Amino acid sequence: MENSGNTGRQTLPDNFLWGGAVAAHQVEGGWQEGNKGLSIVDVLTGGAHGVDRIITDGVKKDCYYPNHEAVDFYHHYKEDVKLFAEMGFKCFRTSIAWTRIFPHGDEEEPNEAGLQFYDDLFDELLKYGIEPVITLSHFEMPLYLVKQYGGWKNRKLIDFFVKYAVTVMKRYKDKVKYWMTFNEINNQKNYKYPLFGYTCSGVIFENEEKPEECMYQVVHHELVASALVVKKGHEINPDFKIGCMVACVPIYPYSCHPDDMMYSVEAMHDRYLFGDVHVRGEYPSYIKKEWERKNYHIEITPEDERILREGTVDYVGFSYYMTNAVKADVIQEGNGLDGYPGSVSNPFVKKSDWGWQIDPVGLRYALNLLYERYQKPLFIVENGFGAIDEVKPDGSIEDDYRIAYLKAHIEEMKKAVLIDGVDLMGYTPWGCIDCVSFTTGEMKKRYGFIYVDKDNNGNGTLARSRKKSFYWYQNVIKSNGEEL
Ligand code: BGP
Repeated sequence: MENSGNTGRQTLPDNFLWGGAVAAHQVEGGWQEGNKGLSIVDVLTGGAHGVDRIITDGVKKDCYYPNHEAVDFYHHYKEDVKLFAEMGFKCFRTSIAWTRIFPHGDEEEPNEAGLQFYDDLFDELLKYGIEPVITLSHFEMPLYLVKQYGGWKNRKLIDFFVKYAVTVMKRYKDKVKYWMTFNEINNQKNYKYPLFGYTCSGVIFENEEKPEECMYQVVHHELVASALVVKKGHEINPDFKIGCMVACVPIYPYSCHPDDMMYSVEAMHDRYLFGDVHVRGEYPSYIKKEWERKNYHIEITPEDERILREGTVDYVGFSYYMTNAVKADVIQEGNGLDGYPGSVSNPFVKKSDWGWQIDPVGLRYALNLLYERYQKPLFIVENGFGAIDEVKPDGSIEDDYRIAYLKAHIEEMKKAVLIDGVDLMGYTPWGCIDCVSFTTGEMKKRYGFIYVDKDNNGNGTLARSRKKSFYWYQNVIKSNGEEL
């Protein structure tokens, strides 16, 4: 079927939240400023193309820790927010670094300098009419909680996290309306990939006796914490919109063979699981069966069940970068970000330099999948194209490949809204300003509309400049997505 709906006479809603997204540790730097405590991401080394980042104990001397300075948003935020305003952003998604608020995580009183930093940042955004969209936990937590308490394996983390969340929700109740609890919570299903497991929960699952069972227990604690935060957040300000955040990587069947089709359904259970709990307030039947089969015993109290039921989310935030495909008769160990046993290359789509499959139609598909499943407003809080940018002698950056990627995805996003009737709140492309790549720790994997002069080894002036995509996106926002 030709996907060419008549979008000409219909437009996206006037209040559509166009913007951009980053996370505290990937942009801020200032790792020891304002009494900030050590975060688990502060002890991750920089990787290199194709090489994983190394999790250290934080005292290893002869290696580079890219998050320590990142792109120094901590000191440059006024300049950066001004550039976001120039592009016409309606919203800006970032996270709060837990370690700025509670440096160790278990203190009685919060750290005023950390609270003040985000007050200043939110004031700066609001000055330009830009709504902050805030993730409470984006792949980081205080290192102290990992060393002293064992990370999210320990039930006590629920109380520490809720205290942190309530502290910031009370403080910013008149400045921030849109919140999300845990970034890409479902990536913990990739627990065999230590980077995800560790940064999401402070646990290195391969060191556990029963890694998978442990992962379910860990995420259960996070889900309970999230539900409590949703409930308490609504008490603090009934106008808050509090969402979850899942990585949406639709998994296609490689062929229409019934076995491939069924296998893709099973693979998607893995992707849906934690979002299902956030939205429906209970564990789905397929996971209960899996736990029975595997003889897993996850500690879930009747009180936990009540909390999950009472703390369902207002909306579903999700990231979309790629799709994946599986073939039932090629059950092999997948690896890396999009790996799943039985993963195969999709011959119909191209890949980025980092092997991420580029599939704009997959975004329309994802929007339909999530909307049909949940019937909740959706928010695309990450999407984008990591690429190596070349700076011309005159300082210009002609990132037509990035424009082409985003244009194709926005076109499909519009079809989902205007043809399929999906309720979509907004769109915030990832890394609107160049930042440290999460998976590789590199600077050269860039997503931004704004270029930052800094290389993989940490050298550079940190000067900001506008790429060609900056002007393109400015016009997209100005025309509310009509001119792409
Ligand atoms: C998502 C994370 C982000 C971000 C993005 C791009 O999974 O939520 O933090 O980094 O992926 O990934 P990368 O930076 O590795 O290209």
